[in-house]
Amino acid sequence: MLRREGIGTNRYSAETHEGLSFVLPLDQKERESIGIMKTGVIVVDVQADFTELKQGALAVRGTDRVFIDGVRWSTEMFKEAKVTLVATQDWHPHNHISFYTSHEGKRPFDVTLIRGKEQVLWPPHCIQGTAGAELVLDEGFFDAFIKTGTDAEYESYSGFKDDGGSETDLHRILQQRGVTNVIVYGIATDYCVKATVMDALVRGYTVMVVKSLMRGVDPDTSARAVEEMKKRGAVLLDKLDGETLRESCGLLLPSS
Ligand code: VGL
Ligand code: ZN
Repeated sequence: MLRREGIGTNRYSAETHEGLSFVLPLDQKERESIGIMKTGVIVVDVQADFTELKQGALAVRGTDRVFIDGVRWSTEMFKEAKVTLVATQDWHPHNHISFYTSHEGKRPFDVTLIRGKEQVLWPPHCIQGTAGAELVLDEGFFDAFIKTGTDAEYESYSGFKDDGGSETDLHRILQQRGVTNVIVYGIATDYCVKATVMDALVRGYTVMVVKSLMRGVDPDTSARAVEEMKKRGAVLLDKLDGETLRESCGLLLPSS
């Protein structure tokens, strides 16, 4: 929980789930005047179907209550810091091309070729309007929601565009708000987080990725995804630390 330090002040303090405490000392105008309001946060696909917590159709290992609480806590902290917060949501029609049920004779997690590209065939998940597609986080945290994978014919791991090349609103929304740095976390490391990070780098954003706030479908592909993201220029943080919060969002740790 965040505590306001005195009635009518802009100072907040709190202790994070990872034991950090911080103070948010500046109001929005002050932060803008010293140029630290450029950070946005992209929270990738924290949806029921991807979590063990909700016994989702495509539950990713390690997405238990402790993990989700950490994601919630961090997201709330960014909300308090008034950074732009965007949630991506996998949002498939029931006959989506990535579902094994759309391919005769195939089983969950089989790999097939679609237009010459390897495609994992997933259990049906995040079907538009179902409970499994709902965010596990309070919708009130977010400035915008980006729905992906809405075209039955194309896979879409990236929050920026689908495999058919159609752009979402994500880049435009971030640009409109003057965001130049993005912090990315969520599910799944080896699919949607990775693709979103790569596309953010291509579009010129400075990208930070928080390992403790993401989980992957498979340990090997997740480890490779982390290496690839680093190689392309993303900064991989083990967890949110005082320096990052101070420099990117104006959140001050008392000790720094
Ligand atoms: C995702 C598999 C299928 C993801 C989405 O959010 O990473 N993974 N659809
Ligand atoms: Zn999907």
